[in-house]
Amino acid sequence: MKPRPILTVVTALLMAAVVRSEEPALSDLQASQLQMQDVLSGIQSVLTQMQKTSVTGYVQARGVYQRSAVPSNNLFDKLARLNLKNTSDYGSLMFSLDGGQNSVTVKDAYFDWYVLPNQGQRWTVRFGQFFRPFGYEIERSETQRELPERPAAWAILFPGNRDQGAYASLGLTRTLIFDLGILNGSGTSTTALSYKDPDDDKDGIARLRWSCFTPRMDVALSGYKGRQVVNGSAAVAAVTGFVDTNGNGKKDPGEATVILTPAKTAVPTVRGDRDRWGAALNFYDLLGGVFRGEYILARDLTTNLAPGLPLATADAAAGYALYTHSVLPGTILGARYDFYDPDIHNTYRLGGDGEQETVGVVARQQVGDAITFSLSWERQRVRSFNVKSAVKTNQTNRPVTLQAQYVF
Ligand SMILES: [Ca+2]
Ligand SMILES: [Ca+2]
Ligand SMILES: [Ca+2]
Repeated sequence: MKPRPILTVVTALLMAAVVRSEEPALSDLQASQLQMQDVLSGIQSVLTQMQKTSVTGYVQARGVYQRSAVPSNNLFDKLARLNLKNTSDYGSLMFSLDGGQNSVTVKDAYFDWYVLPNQGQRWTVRFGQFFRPFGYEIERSETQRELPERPAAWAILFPGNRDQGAYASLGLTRTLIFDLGILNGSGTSTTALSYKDPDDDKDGIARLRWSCFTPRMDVALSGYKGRQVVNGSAAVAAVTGFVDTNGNGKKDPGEATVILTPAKTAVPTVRGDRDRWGAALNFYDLLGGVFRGEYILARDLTTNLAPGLPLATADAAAGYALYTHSVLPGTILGARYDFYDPDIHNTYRLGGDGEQETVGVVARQQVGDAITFSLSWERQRVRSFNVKSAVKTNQTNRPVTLQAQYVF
């Protein structure tokens, strides 16, 4: 019975030796595993940061031919955009710069606060400079738009498209979103008016959006109530001199008076309404194509051709209808009509002055994910009225635009 304990002891010793000899090997493996884990968690944290921050952008290069313009043709970069977005659990930040037409300007500069924890963007409050939450056309990306520009009235009723302030976006149900905000009212920050409201009035904006899935469509009702001021200027007396006939440097009797700078009459400060009421509809399957339309009634300051102040508040209207149809994979054909009437009753803009309407057609071709070419033809008509001669004049422009776009 003796050999067994000996065998047991020998076995135990051998095992101990083997374990000892394997000890350094195991700890090496563990160390390298730990090292690998460190490296992986480092990569993971960098990736998480990268996922939270994204850089996007696009360039729109254009060639425009318009016979009535001087010069009649032009090649230029319309937009050169760089967007930076960062997302966290409690919100997200958006910052974008545009360097198109050779002047870098700040476009988006806002952040969203996700008010309800763990419910993402259901209830958010946006602060900073952002697209006005009105209808759909303003917020629709330049890269998605078929015709080169938004309808002409949008630049007049929503200068710069963006404004500064804050608004809450409340998801009432999964398909019903209510936006409510307060804005400076004067539009995007400019070098002349750098993140500054020219007056004490703040404008209110509200929008109700509803998405329907059968049939697939989006409907929006929007309201905007505001005030605006256009500062006048004081009267300036004429600056006069005299013809110094005898050259003695003094005005003597008989020497004629000459006007060097004529007098300027005082221009009164004008205050007026800045109200807009809008209805918008996107219908995603109309005869196999997409319909987008918007109608706006407004009260806005307009140039007064009638006797009275140089500017006056008038009832205005604007709208557009766009239809696009996919004809081949990646190819879209579209047509748009839009109009703007700054004074629908012709109270201040006599004889239909300032009315404009545009008809446009476009063909758009997508090449891969990044590149899009589009060719459009438009007929823009603007009416002016001469009060003295009582003559109406229609100015018609027919620009042809070829656009090449890269989005990343
Ligand atoms: Ca204001
Ligand atoms: Ca003299
Ligand atoms: Ca009119």
